[in-house]
Amino acid sequence: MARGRFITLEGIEGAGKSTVAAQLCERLRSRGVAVHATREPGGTPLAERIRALVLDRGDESIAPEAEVLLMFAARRLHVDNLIRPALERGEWVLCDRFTDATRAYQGAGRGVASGLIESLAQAVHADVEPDLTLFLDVPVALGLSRAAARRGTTDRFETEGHAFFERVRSRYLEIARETRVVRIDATEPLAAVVSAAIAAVESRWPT
Ligand code: Z5A
Repeated sequence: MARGRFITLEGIEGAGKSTVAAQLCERLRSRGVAVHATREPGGTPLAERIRALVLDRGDESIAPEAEVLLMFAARRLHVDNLIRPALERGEWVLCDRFTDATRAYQGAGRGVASGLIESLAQAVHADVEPDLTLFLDVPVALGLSRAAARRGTTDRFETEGHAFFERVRSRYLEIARETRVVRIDATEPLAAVVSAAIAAVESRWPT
């Protein structure tokens, strides 16, 4: 049986990842593709518990390296218990964020050494890398204003300022030079962004 496809969505907050993921998932299912829509940190019951720990704005500080370790602990659970088994069954996985988010947020945002991040990526998911990454790109001010308009509670990342998100976006723009990544202009109306995401997938894997 052919291995399924692993597609990730990346971008700063408010870029539209969750909204686009839901519509792309619907489209793939309508083509008869068995697809799991999932997210990071999280995606399995235990990994969702790590998500709650790492996003919670408690009083205790979390050092950047501890944050990286929590992200990769959640990722290992997610890869072992959901992503790899699904891909091996020939199913597709559509994941809202993956290791590029660690490179951008903990690497560029928090200043964690890229050597540590790449070593952990190798140890945690050497055999599971995205086949395609859709990078939804918006200027920081637009992303933050969309997120603020929709926001309920504020998590540990949403308290960061513009300079943090500028570093994160710059790193994403560097990552977008890799051939597996398609940059999508997410300042466009939602319908156009969804169409671009669908076109990126269907041009690679036509039905
Ligand atoms: N994180 C990390 O630091 N390191 C890691 O390794 C990983 C994650 C895996 C997860 O929080 C946090 O974890 C994240 C990075 C960190 N924090 N930040 N920032 P999350 O999952 O809760 O947050 P998020 O990933 O940033 O999601 P988000 O804020 O919900 O953004 P989004 O999914 O990209 O946006 P959306 O919810 O689809 O859209 C936001 C609003 O804009 C909504 O009202 C939409 O209707 C609207 N929207 C979307 N697209 C459009 C367009 N094109 N036009 C107009 N309006 C639009």
